[in-house]
Amino acid sequence: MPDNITVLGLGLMGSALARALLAAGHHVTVWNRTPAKADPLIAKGAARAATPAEAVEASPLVIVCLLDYPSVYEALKEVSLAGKTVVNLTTGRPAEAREAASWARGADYLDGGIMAVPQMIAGPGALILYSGSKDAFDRHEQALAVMAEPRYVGADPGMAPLLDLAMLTGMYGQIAGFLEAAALVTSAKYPLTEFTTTLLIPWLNAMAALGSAWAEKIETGDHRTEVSNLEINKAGLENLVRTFREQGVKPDLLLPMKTVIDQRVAKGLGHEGLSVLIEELA
Ligand code: FVH
Repeated sequence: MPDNITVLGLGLMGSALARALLAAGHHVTVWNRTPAKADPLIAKGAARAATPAEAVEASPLVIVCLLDYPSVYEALKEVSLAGKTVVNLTTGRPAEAREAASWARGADYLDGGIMAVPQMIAGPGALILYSGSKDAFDRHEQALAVMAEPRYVGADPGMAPLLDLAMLTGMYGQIAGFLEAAALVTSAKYPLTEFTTTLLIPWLNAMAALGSAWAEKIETGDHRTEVSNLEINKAGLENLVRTFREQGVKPDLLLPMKTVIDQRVAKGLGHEGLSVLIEELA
């Protein structure tokens, strides 16, 4: 059964979300600050709203995908949200999501973290994390599923952005490791694509498979290791950093890890495994 759904914000992501909802047969009303960006969606059957107020008025479910939270407030500052479900998929900090949930006067509020790029929307692998009103999630889960796999992660509106940022943190760590490895390999004139596909990716996949065991160590506080303790890793990183310098490559993205290991070992606590470094981050 088609729903009436409004999409506010037709940048790359908002347009992809609106296209997915239209393709699933929903009645979609769209608004964008720069009206011309709505044209391709109007051609596909969306209804154009002239103002954010008109767009919100059109549907019980309002999906917001703007640049940042200040732009959300700017767009909606004089709009009545009472009785609506507002699903805010704008990227922000957990504190911003909590503030927006209290600000959304009389609306049922869900915050979201989009774990996909626009091209992935409505396709395999696209995931959107939601937190906030469970009632709103349950009521609209089917419609939300059209854009990406919907995953509810808790009543605290800040939880979806926090998990989104945690996933991005994992990604940045992986990219940092890749860039350092690539610089080292390139400095030795070894073909990078061959290194990446035949050596690095299989190695990283094998390492990623240990992720759950790492989480268990952190949750239980049992950081004993039969693999390599911090003393060994300290020596390993010294070796790495020296090699980088001998090859004329800066190890800048690796150095923070070395600093934290050195700090722990200096306290006489080098006998446990790498997972214990979580205690240096608290
Ligand atoms: N694109 C991506 O890969 C990422 C994936 C993860 C989630 N992000 C977040 O999604 C939000 C929107 O991102 P986007 O890719 O659609 O971004 P843009 O194409 O730059 O579109 C920005 C839209 O925001 C409108 N806008 C900006 N400022 C205002 C304002 N003050 N008042 C009203 N609207 C505003 C802008 O309008 P216009 O410039 O076309 O008039 C666009 O509709 C974002 O949080 C990502 O972090 C995407």
